[in-house]
Amino acid sequence: MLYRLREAGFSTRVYEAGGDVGGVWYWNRYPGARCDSESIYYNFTFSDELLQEWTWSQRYPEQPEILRYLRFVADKFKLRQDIQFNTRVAAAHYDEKANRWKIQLDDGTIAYAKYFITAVGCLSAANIPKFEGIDSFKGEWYHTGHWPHEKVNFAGKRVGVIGTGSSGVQSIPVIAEEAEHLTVFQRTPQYSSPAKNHPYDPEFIRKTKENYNEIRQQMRNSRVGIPLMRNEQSALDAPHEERLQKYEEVWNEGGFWKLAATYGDLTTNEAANETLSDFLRSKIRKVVKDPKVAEKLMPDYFYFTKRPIIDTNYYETFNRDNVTLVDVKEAPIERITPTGLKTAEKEYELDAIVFATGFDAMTGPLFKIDIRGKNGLGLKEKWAEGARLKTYLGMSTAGFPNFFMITGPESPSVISNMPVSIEQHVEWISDCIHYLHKNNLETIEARTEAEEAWSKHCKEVAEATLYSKTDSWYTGANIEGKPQGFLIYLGGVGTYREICSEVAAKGYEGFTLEPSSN
Ligand code: NA7
Repeated sequence: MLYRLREAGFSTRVYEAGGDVGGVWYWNRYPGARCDSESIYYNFTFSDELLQEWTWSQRYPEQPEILRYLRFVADKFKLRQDIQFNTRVAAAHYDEKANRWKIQLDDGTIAYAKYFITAVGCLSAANIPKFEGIDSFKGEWYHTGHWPHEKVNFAGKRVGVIGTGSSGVQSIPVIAEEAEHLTVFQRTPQYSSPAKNHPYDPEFIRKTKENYNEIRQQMRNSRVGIPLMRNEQSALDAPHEERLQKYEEVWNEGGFWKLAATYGDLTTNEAANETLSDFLRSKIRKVVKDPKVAEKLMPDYFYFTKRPIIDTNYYETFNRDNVTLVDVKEAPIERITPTGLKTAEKEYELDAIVFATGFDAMTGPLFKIDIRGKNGLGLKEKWAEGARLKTYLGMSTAGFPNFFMITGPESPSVISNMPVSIEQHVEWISDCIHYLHKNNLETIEARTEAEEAWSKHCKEVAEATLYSKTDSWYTGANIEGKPQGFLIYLGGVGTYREICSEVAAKGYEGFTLEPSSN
């Protein structure tokens, strides 16, 4: 966003809470943290030069490599000179008279801007459940999303990991290798398929770089932001043996996006989904030696309806002598004690606790800033329970002129390959600001009826799928007291791009555009 606005001649300032660029890749430094979109697609594509200059080492790189990439981008485009690091935005209030956003920084400094754009990420507000006694714990504790920059040493320690989402599943096998003993506290078992990570072959990289133009087009017009042909056939129309063979082939290739594309109705038809969910459960049974442990690891919801996970040796880790699995749905965590953790059943002695307990997704990062639009209306109040969250295209919301959200709620965001969705928003927003200036317009604001229609559409699309049948961070269910509702647009990246482009082509249909009132 900074690069594009600066290139277009706008004076642009970025405020960043972290000490450097990287966002989630700056903060999520836990053992085993890596990307689960293939790196050749987990790129910015706005610069051909950048695509040619950077070379990924492997299919699913670890966090340090991704952070190196983002630093490379910042260096190449001299971004740091316009970024103020170690600065949190505390508040952003719209002053209607002046048509300016008053942006208050945590050091008390105030900045004024005509446009206010949030790029705060979807999974950046860490969720540490309010466990009683947490302050009494005498050992070390960490949240995966706020990992220290120095190496954490677990050797010779009894470690507890709470949570088995993507962060837990990635870190558990690595921590198990180092710790004296690892206890995994699992509330909901997850489906995870093998990453089958591998170093990239130079010839593969050469071909990829040669074809990036085509790949970029495919990514942008695809369903999830990576080039992938979806088989539109129903899983139920395929003979049992043929279906199993197909699942086996795709499972062996690794990753989860391709699994989602094996048949056309896996996310919409319960029976179709069950065929794949069953297949994945059978894999757990095969790997985990103790049938009782295997049973505890068995998910019972529809695959995909919680964020799918890929792993390296996750289920295998439960065959280790130094790893114990504790089901905290059966016996919930009652409290953290000075020396460990107590469930309804038993007390566990621990030297370190890792909270892999996820994030207050989508709205959490936005609500950490006191954002107020016209008449002092707070975003948090506007989207409070009952009123239901409403956005127009996931980028804007009525009552908040000249405010844009990159990968905001009700955009494809986290159910897509993020860089593709980020770039689409960046292009759309910068084109929009350019349009306003070219046409001597001062403000753009989503119309109430346009956001009503968009939110209704998002809800209908979600309700036509199985996603809305499972409690997850997609629905806000992981955070106590959070208003419930599906937070992501499921219509697909390509379709969404077309809708947004059409809105722009029709002179920003659904928005009110105002000339200067001064
Ligand atoms: P997730 O996917 O939200 O996982 C959080 C995990 O923590 C999940 O297993 C939760 O169980 C568990 N959790 C949360 N609160 C509790 C309490 N109170 N007690 C026990 N267990 C709890 O977050 P991740 O960081 O793993 O992944 C986030 C995304 O980052 C990931 O999908 C990628 O996009 C990158 P639950 O399932 O809610 O029962």
